[in-house]
Amino acid sequence: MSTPQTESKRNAGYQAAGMVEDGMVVGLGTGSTVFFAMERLGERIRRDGLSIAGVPTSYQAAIRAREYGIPLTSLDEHPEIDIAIDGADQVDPAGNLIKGRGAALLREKCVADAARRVIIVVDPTKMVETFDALVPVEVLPFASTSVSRRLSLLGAVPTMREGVKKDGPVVTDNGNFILDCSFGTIGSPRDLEAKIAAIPGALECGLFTAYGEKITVIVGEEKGCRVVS
Ligand code: ABF
Repeated sequence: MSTPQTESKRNAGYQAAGMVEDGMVVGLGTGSTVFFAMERLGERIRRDGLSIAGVPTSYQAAIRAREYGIPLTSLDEHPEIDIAIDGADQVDPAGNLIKGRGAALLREKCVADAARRVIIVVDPTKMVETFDALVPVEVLPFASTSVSRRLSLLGAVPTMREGVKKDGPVVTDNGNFILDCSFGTIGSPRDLEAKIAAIPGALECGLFTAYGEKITVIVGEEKGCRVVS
């Protein structure tokens, strides 16, 4: 069923897909908004003969891309990516992001880092003045308890992410666990990202604060969309 939020996501995704040019290597994020971008890229490939290669950020993204007929490649083959399209959980006015609800944050950050340009596609509910969402942290299973303790010392309330049946931890595509961390309001996301990065066994967190200069945020609306940065 189509809702105003679905339409917003579709409009953002389609707009992003329109920014992709022939011959580009495209980072393919994970999440429902990016999947709309993939849908439109698939149409452009079929209808207009657009030639691209996608670097998927998760098995889920790879499966969707194949369904839409997007040829895939890897970060190994293309360590430089022309444009990455990805979603987010929250976006602040400086273009900082919280990501990771889809448990693909580690590969998403690798792809964002490798990309010359990053297009973030969101609906308006994701735009905030100050971050207050859960910060997902991908952790080495061996160190999950010690990492959890260190995160608590930083002021977090960490919770191991479990599947819908609550029958065990979610395992990422990289074989790791996710700790969802409530920090309340986050005053300095850049400092917090650096502190989390310094914890051995914390492999990556969902704060993306280093890419503001190359990020363009597309906020889908029920009718149309606006480009924020
Ligand atoms: C991925 O999917 C994540 O980093 C982000 O958490 C989520 C956004 O999903 P959706 O577009 O479905 O809201 O991009």
